[in-house]
Amino acid sequence: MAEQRERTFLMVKPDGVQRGLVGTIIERFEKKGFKLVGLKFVWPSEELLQQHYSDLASRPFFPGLVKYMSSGPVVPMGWEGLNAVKTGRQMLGATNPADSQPGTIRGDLCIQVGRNIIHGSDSVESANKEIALWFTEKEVVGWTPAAENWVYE
Ligand code: IDP
Ligand code: MG
Repeated sequence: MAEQRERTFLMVKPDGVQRGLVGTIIERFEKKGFKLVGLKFVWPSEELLQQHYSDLASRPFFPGLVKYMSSGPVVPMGWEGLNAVKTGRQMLGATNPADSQPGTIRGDLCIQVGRNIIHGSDSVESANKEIALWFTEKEVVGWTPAAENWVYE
């Protein structure tokens, strides 16, 4: 089913890595039933982050955002599943953790917008662009989880 193959791009930000939240964050998406299709651990360059956040280049917080995001290693990931983009954003919570509901990742695990521990694509189009920016084709893995028929009817 094509709609079960929708992909989103998620990334544990440097504060999430430094605070030891990588496992906790991955666990939420695994438990939900989404399928991991790409994962790496990298210290990103400012150039890559400027590209990743090019839509925000004119915003006053942009230089600080690039500095924060390039201050240490991050964990870029591809996740696949039905409504992966929209549900992924719901699982992240609002951009500003002060507005994120309890039960969401940002609502439970962080406090300030400038240290909000995780990125998630805002549309299928940006997801595809972001996956292509952070991963080579070979690094995105197609596979069938043993539990797939217990996650989808
Ligand atoms: P999103 O991450 O929820 O999609 P965007 O508006 O795309 O939110 O902003 C990208 C990132 O830029 C946010 O996750 C946050 O880290 C940072 N950011 C957004 N607004 C502010 C701000 O007002 N001050 C500082 N950082 C911000
Ligand atoms: Mg965004």
